[in-house]
Amino acid sequence: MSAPNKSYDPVEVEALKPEEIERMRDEALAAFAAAGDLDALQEAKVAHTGGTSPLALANREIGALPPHAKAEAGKRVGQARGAVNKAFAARQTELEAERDARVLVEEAVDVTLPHDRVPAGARHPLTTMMERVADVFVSMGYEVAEGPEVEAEWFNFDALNFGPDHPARQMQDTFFVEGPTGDHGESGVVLRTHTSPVQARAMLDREPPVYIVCPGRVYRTDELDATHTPVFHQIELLAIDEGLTMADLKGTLDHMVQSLFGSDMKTRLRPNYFPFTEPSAEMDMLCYVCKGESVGNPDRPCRTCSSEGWIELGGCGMVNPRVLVACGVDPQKYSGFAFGFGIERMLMFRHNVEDMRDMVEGDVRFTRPFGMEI
Ligand code: FA5
Repeated sequence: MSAPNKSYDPVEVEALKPEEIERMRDEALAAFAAAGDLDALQEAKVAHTGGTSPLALANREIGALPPHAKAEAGKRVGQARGAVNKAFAARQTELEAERDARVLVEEAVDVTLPHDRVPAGARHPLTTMMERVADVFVSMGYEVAEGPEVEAEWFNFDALNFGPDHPARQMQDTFFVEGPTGDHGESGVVLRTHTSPVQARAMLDREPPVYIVCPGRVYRTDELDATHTPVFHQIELLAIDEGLTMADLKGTLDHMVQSLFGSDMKTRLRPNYFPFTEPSAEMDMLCYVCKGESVGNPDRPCRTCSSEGWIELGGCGMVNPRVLVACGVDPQKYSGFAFGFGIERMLMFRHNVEDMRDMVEGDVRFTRPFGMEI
């Protein structure tokens, strides 16, 4: 800034000469007009209106003028700065409008275009069914346990009190990987025929009390037809504790069907035989469609239960003390119950699937109606 000078003429101060002020203004206007986008405009603004811009510096010179000269110089600089600010605002409005128009074009979504996305997958209904059942027990405090699908014959049969001549051990029923058990007692290896060997593993691995639920894949030499498949799924439950009785088993079964099918559901037990439970029972649940009302009522036939009123679910019973002993559990102190059933069969009657082959063929037309559960 120049030094105070009492006889000073603003026209003679270079930066305040009218043509200089006009030049500064015109340069600013030209820079704004040349700015192609908002960033460039911002840069031009700093250069032409900022603290070190020519007009700001000229403005500072006014302070050094004698009082009589200040008004004229101030007016000249003020007008120029006013014009510059106005030009800036106008160009900014223009560039913002251009940007908005461009963004609208660039980010436009044509909702009428045909969608060509790869359809989202979902888990197989057997998997979700199995997890839904397991969840019922997890919420009661049961632990999910797993065992190998290629299993020692000892766990699959011997530990579960299947005698050496039990028909299930026959090559016609069981896929043998090695064996069967030889004359010298060496155990064969099988593809497990049920999830019950996990019972034996769980008892040997844990100290009682034991509460486990075991979902898993099992294998039998059955032909693939509408109601059988050689590879299917079971879910197994085992509870070992002091003082457990058949009433606990029945209550647990009722709770399961009520959780899965509705609060008015119940189960019934019919005598049966399994080597690893004593007593053993076949468990049925009330038909969740007709609730038993189709029985003896030809006007109201039920396809789901063939008008029998009950649907067979699987096997159950109190764990045979011989199994407890084989698995290191004291039968004098502890008792337990177990049950197991097939998931394919449950999916069949729960969703009216007429042919089990549909579950294994992998056609999405079968799985799609089950929805996108993940
Ligand atoms: C058992 O496998 C016993 N382990 C169940 C059990 C567990 C009893 C605990 C007592 C205590 P079963 O052989 O009945 O039992 O088979 C159980 C279920 O598996 C059957 O009810 C049926 O739903 C299903 N199942 C059997 N074979 C097939 C098959 N080939 N295809 C599809 N599901 C099958």
